[in-house]
Amino acid sequence: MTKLLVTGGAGFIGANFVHYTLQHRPEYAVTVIDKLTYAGNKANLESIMDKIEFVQGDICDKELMDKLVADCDIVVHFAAESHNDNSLREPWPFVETNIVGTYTILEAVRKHGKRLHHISTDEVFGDLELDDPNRFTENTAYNPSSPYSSTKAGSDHLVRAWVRSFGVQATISNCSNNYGPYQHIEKFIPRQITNILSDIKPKLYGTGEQVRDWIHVDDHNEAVHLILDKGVMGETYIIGADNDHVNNKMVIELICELMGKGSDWYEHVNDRPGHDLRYAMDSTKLRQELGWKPRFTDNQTGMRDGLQQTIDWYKEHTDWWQAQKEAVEAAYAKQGQ
Ligand code: NAD
Ligand code: TDX
Repeated sequence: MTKLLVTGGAGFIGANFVHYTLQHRPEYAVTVIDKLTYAGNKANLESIMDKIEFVQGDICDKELMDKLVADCDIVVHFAAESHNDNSLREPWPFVETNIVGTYTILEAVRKHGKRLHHISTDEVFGDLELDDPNRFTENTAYNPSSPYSSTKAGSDHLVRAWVRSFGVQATISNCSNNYGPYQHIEKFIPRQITNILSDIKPKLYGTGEQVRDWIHVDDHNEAVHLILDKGVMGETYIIGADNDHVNNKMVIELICELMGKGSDWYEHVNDRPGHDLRYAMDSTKLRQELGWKPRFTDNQTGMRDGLQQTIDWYKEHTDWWQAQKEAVEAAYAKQGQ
């Protein structure tokens, strides 16, 4: 059995990855290391806790990471501080976890000669103008805007430097905005779904013309598995599902429609400082070289089916999110959002 060490496996994408792995890839034994910050939730793994090993700990803890990495074959590194709005309120945890944490993992995989797959984001490239038809590729120059994206960019650079200088066996993927079950309600899509379920109007930052290239979390995780299977060491792969024609306003209107509200039952709130305009991903390399294609697609917005599934999940799991709702909304309200 191949032993996978999954960092951040109690968070949104990491937990979905662990569930996906247990369902589809029985050849892997999974250990999760997660600090259980406000974003990590053991309940995300509750139904499979007896099938994995779970360690609560910090990826910046050198001794702990040394021990866990020594005992695995491959590290899949999801752990991060992940929310832009929080990084504008308090940047330090982003520098610590995203940069020092990735450094700590790199030193451990270097020492023990283990393989690493590093999970990153489209935000490292900065943004495109709204009318720019181009998409980000693996060769686009880095130009991050926020404390979050700049620390993710820093972590990608560290991985590349450890590959080149020390021969570390690593791959990187940069994915666009994910949605799906278990996503923290501070994020755009679950915030609006749980707003409607709480009889609060959805909140659209600024004009809502900004474009995010949305992808269902299972499509992301399937791509990560393909990279683990067939990815070439030292290479970077862009992951995106071609939804770069869908802006935030369209997403909010679709959520309202799918949840039985008028499509204008939402309000505009203060914009995010430094708000990136448009992300668009060119995943040709992943599709052509590794044979990936997203499953959650449809003709209209590319996300109707995935959004319906996600809405149903939040409806069925009110216990999972309801206790946090008031505090999340109070923090946004302070910023007029
Ligand atoms: P998340 O915030 O939902 O989960 C992050 C997890 O990491 C949490 O469980 C948290 O407890 C854990 N964690 C944080 N600091 C830690 C530390 N110091 N030590 C150990 N564990 C720690 O984030 P997510 O949305 O699931 O994102 C996962 C990864 O995917 C991140 O690296 C993020 O940059 C990347 N990514 C996210 C998206 C997206 O749309 N959400 C898109 C592209 C890439
Ligand atoms: O209430 C809201 N209203 C709104 O209009 C919120 C929370 C967000 N927005 C806008 C801001 C963005 O344009 O929606 C868009 C998506 O916002 P977020 O969910 O905060 O995501 P984003 O900032 O785009 O970053 C996400 O995708 C890339 C993840 O949080 C990152 O971890 C990932 O790297």
